[in-house]
Amino acid sequence: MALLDTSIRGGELKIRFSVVVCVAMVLGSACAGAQDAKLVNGYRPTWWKEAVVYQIYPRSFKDSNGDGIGDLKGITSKLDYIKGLGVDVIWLSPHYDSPNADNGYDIRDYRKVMTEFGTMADFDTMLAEIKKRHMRLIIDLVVNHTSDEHRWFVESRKSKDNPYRDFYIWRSPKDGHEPNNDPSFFSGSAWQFDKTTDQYYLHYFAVKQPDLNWDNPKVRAEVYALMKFWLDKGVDGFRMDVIPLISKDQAFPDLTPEQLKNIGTAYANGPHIHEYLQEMNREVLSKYDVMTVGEALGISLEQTPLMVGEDRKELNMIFNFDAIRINRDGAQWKEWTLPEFKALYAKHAAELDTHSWDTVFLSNHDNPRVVSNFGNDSDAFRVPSAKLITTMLLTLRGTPFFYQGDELGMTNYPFQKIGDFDDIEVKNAYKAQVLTGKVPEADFIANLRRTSRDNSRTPMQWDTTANAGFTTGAKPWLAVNPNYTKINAAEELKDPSSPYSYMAKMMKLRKEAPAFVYGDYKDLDPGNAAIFEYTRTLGAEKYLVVLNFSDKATEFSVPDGMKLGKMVISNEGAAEGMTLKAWEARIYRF
Ligand code: TEU
Ligand code: CA
Repeated sequence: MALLDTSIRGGELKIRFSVVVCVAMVLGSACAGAQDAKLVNGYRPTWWKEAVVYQIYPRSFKDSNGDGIGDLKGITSKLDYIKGLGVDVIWLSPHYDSPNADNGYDIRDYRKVMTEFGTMADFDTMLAEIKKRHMRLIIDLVVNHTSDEHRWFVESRKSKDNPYRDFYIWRSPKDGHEPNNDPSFFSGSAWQFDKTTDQYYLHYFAVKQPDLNWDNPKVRAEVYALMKFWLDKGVDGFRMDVIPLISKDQAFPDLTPEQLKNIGTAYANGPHIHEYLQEMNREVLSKYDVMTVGEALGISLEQTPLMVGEDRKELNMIFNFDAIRINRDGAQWKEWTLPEFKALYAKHAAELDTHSWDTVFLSNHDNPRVVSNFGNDSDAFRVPSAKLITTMLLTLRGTPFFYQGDELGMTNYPFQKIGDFDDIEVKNAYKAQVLTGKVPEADFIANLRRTSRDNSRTPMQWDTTANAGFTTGAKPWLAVNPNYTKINAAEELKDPSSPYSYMAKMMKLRKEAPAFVYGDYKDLDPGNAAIFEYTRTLGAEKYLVVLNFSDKATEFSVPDGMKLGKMVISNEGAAEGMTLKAWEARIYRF
């Protein structure tokens, strides 16, 4: 049922959407409105539940001045392209002043725009242009750590009695060594010795990313103030970097061998995590109409409601990495199966009730390209598998997040040698593993070809001109994927059967079908190793989604008594019968 006039925008859209859902549900005689007119199938309707999010990694999106680095003016020039997909919210990876040890995730000044990206005026223009197109903007809040060049740290390291000393976590050597065995996510110890004061400081990430001491109320006050600075400018919320890591067990016991296998889990859930998030909500978030999504490294599904449950007043939703990292054992790529993958979504549906909202995503700037990682990026199957993944992400439970280039079906980069990489994680791991002789170079590179973060960080492929139209300069900061002559936005915008055009169609379909947002979810064939088949139902509005995750034509069946109605979309255009082509995706009414 096409219930929505998609020309209605913003706040008006919100109201119309909810009212219409309730009407649909009344027709289906299942309106929850009996108790609370505002609830839809038990959910409180909110713009961020209905939104589709598109992540921009500014460095790689669009260069406007030929220096080889993407920038804010570049983003502003491409807003119509993003709006054309049907995106509601843009998540911008860090745009703040930074020496770029970790591409902006090391912030030197939270109130200044990175020089390479432009000026505050460029930011204000970009934000105004986003709003003009009835989209929203969330920005990256990176407050577990700062850059070592942040003025707080510059002060902090000067002396033990500096007023900023306790902004960070300093410890004396233990028996002439690091205070404990905590490793950094980027290889080596998480403790760095600083000879000015003969103490170590903690850095869970790079040496140039010292961890803030959240137990210091002055740190928390500074963070809340900088959040307000951006919210008062009109940004619509935050993606919160490694947020579960902010509270630490300040006794710093050694990690056990078991904990060392998964340091994310070991570092998350410190003693005051919920206290601090509730305080942040009370002091800042509750005063604005915003959306928050925590990068919830180390938070299990069972713990999720503690962080996103409505009554908890902490965050709106978190990223759980169970699906995106299903093919990983630490840094190592591993095989995965469809039944394992499907079981995760079933578990999410079981664990998160109507008071805990979820996210759905299979890509970001820390992971390989989605079509290479979860589809099949060969010439034969790249296009249908990219579209199949789009179909799935827009119809599973939760707010969908796409990463720039997913809409084009951009693929992993053909890395050959260590010099092809930029990522500090890779460079540090190379020193720790290859240069020490622990891992053969060829194995190291082969694994990175499948897993490296740089796969997703290569520049956006805009057209067939030099450097894919990303930059007019001679050299982009990271090499463009040579397949840009085939895979690029200009070609795809012209082609009604391209992954971009399909994503736009799917987003429109989702907007017209509240069942994909608020409907119940049921996996009809959890054991099937090739087909993912599920329903989303909201009163009388019932959809069946069938996805063939294989390179072979495969038959599907429906449960006894289910009468298939109209097919609403197929990634193969005209589709017939009960046999799905390789990587075919269909949605039916029933
Ligand atoms: O990432 C944290 C995180 O999830 C890490 O596990 C990261 O993916 C790591 O590289 C795993 O291989 C966030 C940011 O998304 C990432 O870009 C930053 O490098 C990191 O925090 C530090 O700010
Ligand atoms: Ca530039």
